[in-house]
Amino acid sequence: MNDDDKFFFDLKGFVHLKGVLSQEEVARCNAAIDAHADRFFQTERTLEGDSKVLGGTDKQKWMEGMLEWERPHCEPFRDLLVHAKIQPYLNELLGGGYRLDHGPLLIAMDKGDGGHYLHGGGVERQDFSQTYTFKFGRMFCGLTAVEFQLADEGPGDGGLAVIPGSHKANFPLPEKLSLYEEHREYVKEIHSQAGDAIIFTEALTHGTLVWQGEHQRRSLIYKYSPSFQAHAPGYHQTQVPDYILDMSDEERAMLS
Ligand SMILES: O=C(O)CCC(=O)C(=O)O
Repeated sequence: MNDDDKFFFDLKGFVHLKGVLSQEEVARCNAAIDAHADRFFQTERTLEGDSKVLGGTDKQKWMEGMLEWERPHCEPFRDLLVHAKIQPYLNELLGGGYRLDHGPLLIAMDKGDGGHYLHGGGVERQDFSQTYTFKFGRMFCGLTAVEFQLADEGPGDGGLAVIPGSHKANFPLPEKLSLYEEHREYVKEIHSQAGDAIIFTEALTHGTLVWQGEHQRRSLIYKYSPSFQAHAPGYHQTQVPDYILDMSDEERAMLS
């Protein structure tokens, strides 16, 4: 993570890394997802909250469990768990010994699928596991998301949106902004291409705009925590599941 990346992450709460994955890596993930299309599910949660503009004609489609899929389908997702181009960023932001907190979660959206109200931020979540702070000359992040784009997300498509700098906000997020009904000029849609990765602190206010693209949105999110804390203890079994025995030492360390 170079000095420019550090400056902009501290300033905005996220970094957008272009072309992290090759087209082949993207294609391997997408092929494995296609082979498990029967695993898509729709959450019962109402992600749009009370928003009058974030509800869609249908819900998002989610998929989980990729790390335990049979080979070769689990492989591209295990590769991303320890991706060499991402590790320097997580080492800097979370410190050595960071690990997967939960995920990966695939968010797939077809045209008209509903969004997610803008959430997160230091005030809404008074929870140290999702903190962002600067101390001793370095950044300390709690829960941190790495979102790999498996499909393009262009202007007007919708999808991931953030409020740059909100990870340092000290006052509550205005409700109409959270619902994306007012103050939209403060919301940045992240325009990205398949193969890009966006790393953001969960202390950053973020959400999802209704999908307007003609193609299916596919965003794959891994969430990591520093070694000394957990946000979601219990997401992974403490009893060693069989699939862990089949992993490399480096992959297994991420789950321990
Ligand atoms: O990429 C998105 O749609 C946002 C995901 C989100 O809100 C989250 O990870 O908490």
